[in-house]
Amino acid sequence: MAIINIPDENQILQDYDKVRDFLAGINIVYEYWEPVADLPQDASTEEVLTAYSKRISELKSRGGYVTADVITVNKNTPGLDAMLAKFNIEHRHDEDEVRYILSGRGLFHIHSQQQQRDQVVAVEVEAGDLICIPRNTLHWFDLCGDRKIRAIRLFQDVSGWTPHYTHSAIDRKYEPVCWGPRYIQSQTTAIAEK
Ligand code: LAC
Ligand code: NI
Repeated sequence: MAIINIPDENQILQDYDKVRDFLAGINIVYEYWEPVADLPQDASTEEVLTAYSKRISELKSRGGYVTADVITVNKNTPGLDAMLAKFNIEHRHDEDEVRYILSGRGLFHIHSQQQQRDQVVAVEVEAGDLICIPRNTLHWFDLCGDRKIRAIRLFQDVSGWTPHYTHSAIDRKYEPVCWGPRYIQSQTTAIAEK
């Protein structure tokens, strides 16, 4: 489940309801959908889209999305650094950025400018997390340390996804720190010690 970090306030949220409510307050839709069981890690795009077809239809009808695809990125992806360099600087899109995470981890920084309140919120996502960053919301994205993620993407119009960069350089002020693996590690240890 997603973890929120508000670096300027030294605040971390990881309780599902709190994370969802906080993000709703800055106009970001966040939900956790239990991943489909028994879907192999190496399932093809078609297998993934078939396994999730009911949920994809539900999302499409909610948000007017017309197409869905699967993006798979890992350290063996050709041109990975160049690809990441397009995402890890502040940008916005003319359409919603909708991602359902199938595996791996990633870190979205959202630069919220709601009601004249300027705030940067880091949202670390993992398998089962659905996030919708509405059109025109400023954001940037990094992978976590294991440099891999697989996600279903939904589009209203593929051309709308072109990033528009702000060139603000605000992204450089925030270290892309992921908390998850450490947290999961300590949880696992805690259970193992029982
Ligand atoms: C994108 C992300 C990752 O634009 O922000 O696809
Ligand atoms: Ni984006």
